[in-house]
Amino acid sequence: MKLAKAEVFVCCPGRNFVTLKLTTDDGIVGLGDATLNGRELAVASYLNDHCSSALVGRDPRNIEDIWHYFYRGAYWRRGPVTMAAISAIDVALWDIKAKSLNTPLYNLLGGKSRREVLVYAHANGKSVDEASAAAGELIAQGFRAVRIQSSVPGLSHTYGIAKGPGGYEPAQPGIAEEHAWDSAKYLRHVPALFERIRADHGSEIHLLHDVHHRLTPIEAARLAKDLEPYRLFWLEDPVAGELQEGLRLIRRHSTTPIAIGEVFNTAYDFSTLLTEQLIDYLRMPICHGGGITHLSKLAAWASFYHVQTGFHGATDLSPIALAAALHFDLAINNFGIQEYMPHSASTFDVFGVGYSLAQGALVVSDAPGLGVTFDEVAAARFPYAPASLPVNRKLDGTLYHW
Ligand code: KDG
Ligand code: MG
Repeated sequence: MKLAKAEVFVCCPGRNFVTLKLTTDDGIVGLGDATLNGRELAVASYLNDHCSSALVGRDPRNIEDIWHYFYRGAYWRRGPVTMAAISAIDVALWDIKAKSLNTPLYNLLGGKSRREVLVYAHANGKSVDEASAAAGELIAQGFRAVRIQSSVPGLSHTYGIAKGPGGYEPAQPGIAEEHAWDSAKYLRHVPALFERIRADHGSEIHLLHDVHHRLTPIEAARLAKDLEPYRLFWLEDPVAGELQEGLRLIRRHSTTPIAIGEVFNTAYDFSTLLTEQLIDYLRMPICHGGGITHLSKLAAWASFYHVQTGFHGATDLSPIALAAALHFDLAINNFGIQEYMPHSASTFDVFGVGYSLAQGALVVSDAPGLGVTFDEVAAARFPYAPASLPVNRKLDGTLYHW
C-alpha cells in the first residue's frame, strides 16, 4: 500500500478549519485536522510546502517511522505549527490503517476501556444569574459536568462569554480585538460565582473553570485555595504554562485539581508537571500535540503519575479532531473527561460524524477508522475567512496574557 495523494483544504463552515486528506493507491482515504485557530494558513503552508510531496509514495502503515521522519527529520522541531501539521498526518494515517483493517480506530488503541466518553459542557453568562441559569439548562439536558464562566463586573469583555445567542467564539474577523483585564476584580468575583452555583445546583454536578492563563503563580495559588469549599472537578490553565515551576506554588497551597496543556505541543512540555506531580489532568489535544502516536506515549507516561486526560475540545478543533479524541478517550485507562462544545449546523454540512450525545456523554460509532467524512464540494461553498484571537491589556494599557 502506498500514499498516492496528500491534499489540504481550508474552509469556513461557521469557522475556519484546515483538513488534511490522504489517499492511498487503493483508494482508502484518511483525514486529519490541521486547524490552529487564527494561524490556519501557516499550518496549511507547512503541510503543502514541506510535507505533501514527502508523503506521496510512502507506505501509510509505517506510522511510527513517518512520525519520526516529520519530527526528527524536520531539524526545526516542535512548536504549534509544526506539531499541528504532524498531528494531522498522524491521525490521517491511523484513520487509513483502521479503515484498511475494517475496524473502528479504538480497536487499534487497545479496544474499549469504557462504554461512553464523559464530557463537560460550557455554561456562561453576562452575570452570575445568567451563568447559573445556563448551568441549570445543561444539567436538565443530562450533562454531568459543566464548565462555568461569567463576566467579571467592571471589565468590558471576559474570556468564555458569548457575545450573543450561540456558542462562544473568541476569533473575530480582521486583526485582534483588544480586551481589558484586571486580576484583582477577577479574584474577587470567581469564589462568589462558585458559591452561588453550588447553592443553586447542589454538590453532585462536576464543576470546572478556565482561568485561561491569566494569573501569576501566587494569585493562582490563592484562587485555588479560595475555591476549595466548592470542590471543583478542575481549575484549568491557572497560570501560563511555559513556566512549569509556577505550578509548584499552587500545589503548596491547595488541593483543587489542576488541568493544563491546551497550548502545549509535545510531551516535553509536561516533564516537570508529571515528575513532580503538579497537575491532575493533561489537556494537550491529539490535533496539536503530535497526533495519536505522540499522545499514546504521553498518556502512558502520565498514567504512572496518576494524571488523567481531559483533552481540549473547543469548536476550533474540527469534528475530525473530536472523533480522534473520542476513540483515544474510549481506549485508554487514564481517561478523565473530554471537553465538548457542539459544532454549528454548517460545520456538519462539511463533516459527517458517527459520534452522538446521550446523557452528558459521547458515544462512538463502530464505523471503520475515525468514522468521519469530509465533503469537498460542501467545503468549497465556505471559503476561508481570516480571523484573529483577541489580545488582553491590563486597565493601565500593559499587554497581558489572553
Ligand atoms: O482557540 C482558542 C480556544 O480554543 C480556547 O480559548 C478555548 O480555552 C479554551 C477551552 O478551554 O476550550
Ligand atoms: Mg482552556
